[in-house]
Amino acid sequence: MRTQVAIIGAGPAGLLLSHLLHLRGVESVVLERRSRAYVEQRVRAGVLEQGTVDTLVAAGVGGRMSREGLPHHGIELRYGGRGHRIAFEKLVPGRSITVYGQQEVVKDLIAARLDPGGDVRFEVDDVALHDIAADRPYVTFGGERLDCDVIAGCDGFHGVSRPSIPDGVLTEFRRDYPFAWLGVLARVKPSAEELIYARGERGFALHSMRSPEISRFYLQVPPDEDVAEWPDDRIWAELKARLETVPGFRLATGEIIEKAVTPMRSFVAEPMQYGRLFLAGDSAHIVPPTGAKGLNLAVADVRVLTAALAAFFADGSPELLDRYSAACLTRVWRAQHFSWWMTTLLHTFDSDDAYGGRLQTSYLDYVTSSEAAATTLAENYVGLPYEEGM
Ligand code: RFL
Ligand code: PHB
Repeated sequence: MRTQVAIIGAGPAGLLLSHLLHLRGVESVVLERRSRAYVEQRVRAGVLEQGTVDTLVAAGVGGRMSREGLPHHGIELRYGGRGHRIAFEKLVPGRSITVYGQQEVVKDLIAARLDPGGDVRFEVDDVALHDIAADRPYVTFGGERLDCDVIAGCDGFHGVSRPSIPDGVLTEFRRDYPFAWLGVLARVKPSAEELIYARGERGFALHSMRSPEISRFYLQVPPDEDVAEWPDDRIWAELKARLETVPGFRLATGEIIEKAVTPMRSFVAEPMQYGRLFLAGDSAHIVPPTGAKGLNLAVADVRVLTAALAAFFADGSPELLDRYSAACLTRVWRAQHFSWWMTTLLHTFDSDDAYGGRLQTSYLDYVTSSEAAATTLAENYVGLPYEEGM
């Protein structure tokens, strides 16, 4: 078997890359360890930046998102007994976010890829990468061999691509946080029209949504928390305690349909390439979800990689491919900083650290009273513009 680009992983990065390459006339095969049903149901991100939405629409896969996605023009920061709106329409005119589940993006991309006879293989075992430093790398899986010109490692933080790079090549940067998020999906009408990021002494809580009937919540919990510690009644009681902190706000409750604990960490591997292997999305970098940047960064990487691969396969020019990592890392580090900053601002770290608590309050007061500070938050949240030509 032979293709131009072997793509490891059918998450948003791998699927979008395959689709964008197809639109540029470049062939690929996507190899995914899990089943189609599993990847289509995996509940994850929900906030799409303006640039992500524009990318999906331009690629012809934004139809359902345009109909069902929820455009949002602001978020609320709730603390100290008050809610403060960060108004995108005023601070970053013309730019907004769309709330649309990551698994819906994945479903739309799989449908688009399989429609014109694209090659996406699910439940593929034992993927291994070979000769990645040479011009003719190949991938083996389940007793088969796929020859290719380039491998795209889109297999997430726990995939095989990044560990295939020889020791000593990558520099890894990481930060772990002393808490995790308990994510909850519930069949209940959202209690607010926009997302609420709430800071308080009991810890952080986020009220998000998926549709007019489905709400999404997150609670700061201890690291390595067992989800069994959180029966439904306890979840609702804690969400109420952390969110019903402003006059008149009542949280509607309903059936909980999913709950899971996610660790919080920041990680970057540099460079994002080695020989003929290019890492994109979570395989190269992860952020804590507070800034809602992970999926959006994966899309930004894939845009850069598509342009570089299209040039390479058009006339053999390696210049853009050689610059791939450098071209991505500026945006990656901006998102790293923003996610770390949002996380630091809103979570409870050490209840004994009264000084740290005062600093958080001071910065929240600044962000909610100064237009300059609020604009910093807003322009990062809706997503900074892509680099020219990418
Ligand atoms: P993914 O989605 O992890 O996809 C990688 C795919 O590779 C497969 N795979 C393998 N396949 C073959 N062989 C192997 N050996 C393999 N190992 C792994 C996996 O099964 C999988 O299908 O990475 P990708 O494509 O880079 O996409 C990244 C995003 O998924 C991630 O950044 C976001 O979900 C992060 N994130 C958020 N991002 C946002 O932009 N906005 C948000 O609001 C947001 N909220 C979140 C989030 C992530 C969360 N969790 C659970 C980590 C909220 C949560 C709770
Ligand atoms: C979500 O809806 O899943 C979501 C929203 C905002 C975040 C993280 C996750 O910052």
